[in-house]
Amino acid sequence: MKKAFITGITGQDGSYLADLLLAKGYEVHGIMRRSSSFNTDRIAHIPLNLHDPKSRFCLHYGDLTDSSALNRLLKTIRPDEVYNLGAQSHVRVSFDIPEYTADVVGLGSLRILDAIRETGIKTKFYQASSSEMFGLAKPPQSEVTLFHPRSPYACAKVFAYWITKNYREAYGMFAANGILFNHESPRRGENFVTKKITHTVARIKAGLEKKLYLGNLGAVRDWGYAPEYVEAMWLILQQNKPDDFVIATGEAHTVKEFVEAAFGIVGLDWKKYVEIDPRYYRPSETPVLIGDYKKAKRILKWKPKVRFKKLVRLMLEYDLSEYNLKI
Ligand code: NAP
Ligand code: G4F
Repeated sequence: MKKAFITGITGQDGSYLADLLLAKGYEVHGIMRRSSSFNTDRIAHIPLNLHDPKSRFCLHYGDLTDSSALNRLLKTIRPDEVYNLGAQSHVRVSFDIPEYTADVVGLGSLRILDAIRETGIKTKFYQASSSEMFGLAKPPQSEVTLFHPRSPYACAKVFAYWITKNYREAYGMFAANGILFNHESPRRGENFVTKKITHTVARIKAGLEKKLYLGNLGAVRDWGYAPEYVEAMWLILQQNKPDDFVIATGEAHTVKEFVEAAFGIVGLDWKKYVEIDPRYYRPSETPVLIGDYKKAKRILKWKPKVRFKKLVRLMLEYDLSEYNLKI
């Protein structure tokens, strides 16, 4: 039985990846942060080995800022695959807490890589790199596009990307980057723009909210569906040699188009509800992200299935169901 170790298991992607790997027969270990309130909602449906001896799912306290815990866990678990998904992943927030973001996102990746090197375990390492690293680079962006990061988060991800390549080149480790474009789902965090929109539209429809406050409606994003993107992460680690891959849909829409689509589905005129709040602007923005995923298609045989319209619909359907409403 293969063993996987996931940082960020309580997040959107970590939870879908845990579902996928358990379905494939893996023993799955994840680290969670100590928190004064529960942060395990997204994985609450998976029985823990503590309560069900047949369960292959184990949670451990850990943090990407704590090297000794990472070393100890890797030494005792000895996973076949390590997925480093943990991050302070909010771009706007990274301008408020840049040092912490760099510590967790940048140094956190180095800590895991070095724990693998120190313990000498033979494992494959996946780094959750981000299209945000492209920043101002002209679209479509691919594996050969030069990075021009536009936020402390993106700068930290660029360090993590390069230290992953460096450990591959310096120590011959199987260390690979997935450069994933934005991917969303009902499990998306509520302060990312797609979920904020679908969640608030559902609350407006339920009569619980009057307005939706947003920032830059002109930003262009290439939005895909998270469960399909975690499948790509797994495929990247099943290759014979480590490599870096862009994962995207190649389809681009503005934030405004997402707003129009979501309000349109429930028959409301978005202009009556949306207000611009400059607090949501970023000191420097990534204006256009459109991915070229040809390499992933050719080598991983991966391609996206859920497209923009279906994505908006499935997220909205889920949020409406929280209020016993239907489309
Ligand atoms: P997410 O929902 O924000 O989840 C982030 C995870 O990291 C959570 O489990 C969080 O724990 C954990 N975390 C935060 N700080 C940590 C720390 N100091 N030590 C250990 N864990 C920590 O993010 P996501 O959307 O699943 O994204 C997964 C990864 O892919 C992230 O690295 C993100 O930067 C990257 N990425 C995401 C996208 C996207 O569109 N979703 C695109 C490209 C790259 P808590 O639950 O306790 O907060
Ligand atoms: O949903 P967002 O916050 O995602 P962003 O900044 O693109 O970052 C996400 O995708 C990255 C991959 O490219 C990941 F690496 C990262 O971890 C995260 O998952 O914002 C999308 C766009 C931005 O241009 C933002 O300025 O929407 C714009 N926007 C407009 N109003 C807003 C809002 N974003 C947020 N979060 N909240 C708003 O009210």
